[in-house]
Amino acid sequence: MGHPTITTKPQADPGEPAGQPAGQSPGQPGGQSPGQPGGQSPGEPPAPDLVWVPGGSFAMGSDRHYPEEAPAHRVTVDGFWMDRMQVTNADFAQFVEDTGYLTVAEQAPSPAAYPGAKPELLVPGSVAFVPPPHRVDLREWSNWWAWVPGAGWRHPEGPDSSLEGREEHPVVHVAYPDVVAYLDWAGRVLPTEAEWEFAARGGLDGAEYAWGDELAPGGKHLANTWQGEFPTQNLLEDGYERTAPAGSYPPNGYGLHDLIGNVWEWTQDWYRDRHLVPSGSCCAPGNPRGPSKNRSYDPATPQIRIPRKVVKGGSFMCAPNYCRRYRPAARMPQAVDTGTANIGFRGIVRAAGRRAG
Ligand SMILES: [Ca+2]
Repeated sequence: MGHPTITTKPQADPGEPAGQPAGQSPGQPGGQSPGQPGGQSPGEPPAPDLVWVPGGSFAMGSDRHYPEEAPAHRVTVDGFWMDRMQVTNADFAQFVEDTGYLTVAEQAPSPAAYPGAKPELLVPGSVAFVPPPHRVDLREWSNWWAWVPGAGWRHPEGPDSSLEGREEHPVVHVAYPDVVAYLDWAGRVLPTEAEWEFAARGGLDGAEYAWGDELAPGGKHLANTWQGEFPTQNLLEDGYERTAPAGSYPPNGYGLHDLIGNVWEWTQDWYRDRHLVPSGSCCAPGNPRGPSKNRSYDPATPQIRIPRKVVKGGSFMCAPNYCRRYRPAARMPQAVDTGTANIGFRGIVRAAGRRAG
């Protein structure tokens, strides 16, 4: 339960050089090729809020943006059912009501698990977004992330905040074990990174965005991201300062909402800082599962042995000047013991007899 670790090195929105070139390069496919094989759903959805994602072969990753997205490579995934929306506060409240579940953020971390942690950090709490009043060094995440005692899914900005009016917003401040517990209860599992990215592309193989090759075609925003100069200026051109209600933007080609923006989404894969591509293979790997857990630790903090999962999709905090991760290929590591104000999730149900990896 790693609240203390994040006080020294928040895991969300990894640092990057400010003003990095946009990474456009010619010669990439335009990505208007819907219709992957196997598009027939295997029948009625297991639950009404699930959408069939047909599976197929696609270009996973990108060679045009951040190094951790490379190399772009062909991957095949089987079809599966996916939650049409991100799990909302109302959904999560139902789970907690049924089970009495207490999230990681709502429990005081054990001193034994965090030797050397300051006692004042060993209290329930989470990592909240606190916009600074002036321009800051974008390499230093602590300029906008703060450890807030009492913050958690019921109190996203701290004890004085509530979910009133945000029942249909995605739940946040959920760590990996919280997500797994919810999905067990709901009869779902997390997608692999490959399944998630296939779903996010909506059939537009090779496109930059979930909806095509322009971030805001015709000036219209198709996801909840950040316009203006992060983290001090939010122009709200997409209508939302922080999270938006699930389903506020049009669905992608598979009928899925908000895979891009709003909040990052947990996947089940362990993180590595590049894609693993099997050498000497004739065919696109099927249902890849990413690297082993042992490869997922943060090399920058060798004293901290908390494994990290891949999160996908970017969030309301992704801006052109800071974190251009509002794309299907984008990815980021997240320590399993830490939820933040901009990470949520959704589940999938695999067709009978199919397993990832
Ligand atoms: Ca926004």
